[in-house]
Amino acid sequence: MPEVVTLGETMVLLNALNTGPLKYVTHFVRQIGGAESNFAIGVSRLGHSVGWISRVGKDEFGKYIISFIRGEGVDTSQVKEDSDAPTGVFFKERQEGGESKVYYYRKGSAASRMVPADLNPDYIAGAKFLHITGITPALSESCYETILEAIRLAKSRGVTISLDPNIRLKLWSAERAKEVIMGLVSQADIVLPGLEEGRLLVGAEEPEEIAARMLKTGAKIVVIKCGDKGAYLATETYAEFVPGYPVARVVDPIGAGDGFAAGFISGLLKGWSVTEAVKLANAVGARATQVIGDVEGLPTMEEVEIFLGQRREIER
Ligand code: KDG
Repeated sequence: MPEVVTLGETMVLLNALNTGPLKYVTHFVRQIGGAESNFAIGVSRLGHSVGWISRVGKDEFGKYIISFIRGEGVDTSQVKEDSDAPTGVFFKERQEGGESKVYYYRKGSAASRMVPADLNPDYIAGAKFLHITGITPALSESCYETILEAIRLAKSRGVTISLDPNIRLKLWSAERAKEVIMGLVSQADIVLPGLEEGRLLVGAEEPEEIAARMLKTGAKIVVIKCGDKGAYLATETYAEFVPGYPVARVVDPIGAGDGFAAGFISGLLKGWSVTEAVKLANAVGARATQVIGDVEGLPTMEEVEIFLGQRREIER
């Protein structure tokens, strides 16, 4: 059984090869994207066993997604092919300066039809960590129920739950996102929001206050991502700001947060302190922004060490 389990939708990503408004873009690279499988690929590259639970359409894109993710060493034994709905698709528009916008074609997708019965209780119980995001409950009522069931199974078997709020306002209103995700925050052990997400969720401005309010709901560790500046880490007894690794040029920032989560969980699995785990998370997040695509820039441990100057790379 994998040490880490996650569940959520993965889509085919058509990523613009040139910057500017999508209506003028004629060339795209076909890739994949999905916050949870991005996370799973990140965890796998850092050397851990990880499984991804989902549904894809019984179509060519579904086959592509499964073979890509399996090829990255992630266990896909719990992924169902649904013959009644297609695999979701999204497009990425890229702007000069590194900002991106996404356009989803995912309504009624196979993954949005996940149900609690898709979950194998023993598969979740065998893991050390269950990683969930705020995207899945936004997909449909049955996906929301599936997330609640995954939480229930994990809690009943002592599996640590990590949550990345991943608020997607293209999928639901801010009010509904806040209500549902704060419910998840209160059940999670580890919460990994971006600073803006934290502000929206708890209505406070500063990382210290956001973390304090999340800890009050029951979370044991809160790490607030502050982009390349670093991350604010807080537990019930300890808090500090862990500086990040600014990069000269961001090529594609989408997926960096998933890389951050993968780095953090990897650090904990290695038995490192929470501070060391956040340093690894910062490094993985920074590396993820350097390549076009959600997962293509996610590093191995060796690449992290080279990035941090702890190992020399022989180039030729
Ligand atoms: O975190 C990156 C994700 O946003 C991207 O892969 C697509 O899962 C996705 C989503 O729902 O936005």
